[in-house]
Amino acid sequence: MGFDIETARITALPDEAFYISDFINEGEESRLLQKVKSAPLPRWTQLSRRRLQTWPSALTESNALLASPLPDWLRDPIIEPRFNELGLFNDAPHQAPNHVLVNEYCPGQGIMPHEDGAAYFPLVATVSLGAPIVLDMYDKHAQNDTAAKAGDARPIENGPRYRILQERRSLLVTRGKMYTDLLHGIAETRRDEKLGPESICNWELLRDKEAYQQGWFERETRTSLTYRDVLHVAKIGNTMKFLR
Ligand SMILES: O=C(O)CCC(=O)C(=O)O
Repeated sequence: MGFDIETARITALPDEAFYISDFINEGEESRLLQKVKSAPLPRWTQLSRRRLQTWPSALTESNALLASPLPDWLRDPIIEPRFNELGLFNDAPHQAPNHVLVNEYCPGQGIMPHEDGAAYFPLVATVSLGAPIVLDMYDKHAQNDTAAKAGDARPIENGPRYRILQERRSLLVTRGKMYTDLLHGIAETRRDEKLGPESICNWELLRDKEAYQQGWFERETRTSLTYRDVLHVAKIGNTMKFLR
C-alpha cells in the first residue's frame, strides 16, 4: 500500500498544501548536500540575501526553458520514485518537474514575499535540507500596488497570514490557490520565534514538536530544492533554427 497524501494535508490552509516530515532519510540528505556543495562556483548566483543554483538552466526572457534533462542527483530518489509514487505532478503538463532552484540561506538571510508567476504550472514541491526554517504566507492584497515577482518584492507591513515550519528532510507541496492567491517569503532573521500550535499551521504534522516547544530556534544554514514544471519548453534544435 503506497503513502496516502491526504494524511499529509495541512488542513488549516485554505487550499491545497501538504507536508511530509520524513520525505528523505539522513543518507539521502547528506548526499544531496554534498552534490549542492560540490557544484562548480559559476553554478552559483550570489544574491544580496542568499545564493542560488538554477537547474538545468535559467529561463529565457520569454519565460521558456531550453529543453534539457535534470541531473540524476536531482531526480533520484526525489522525482523517481517518490514524486511519481505520490502522483504529485500527474496533472502538470509534463507530468514531472523539469526545473529546480537550489536556494541556500545562511542565518540572517531570507527571501522577500513574492509570487512565482505564470511561467510555471501552479504547483511547487520543496525539499528542505540541513536545518529548519519558517516559510511565511501573505495575502496578495496586503502587498500594495504591483504584484511582486521573485527578487522584485518589497516588505509587507502586516504580518504573515500563515506560517509553515519546514524541518530538514521534509517535503512541502503547495498548489492551486496557495500558489496563485498568496505570496510567500522567508524572514531575514537569525532566530525563528513565536512557534507553537496556534501560529504554525503544520504543527501537528511535524516530526519533532519537542524541538520547538520553547517557541524558537536559532537559524543554521538551510538549503532548499524547489521543484516546478515550466510550462513552455523550447527544443534547442528549434532555437538554433530561429537564431540562424
Ligand atoms: O527556499 C524556499 O523554501 C523558498 C524559495 C522560493 O520562494 C522561490 O524559489 O521562489
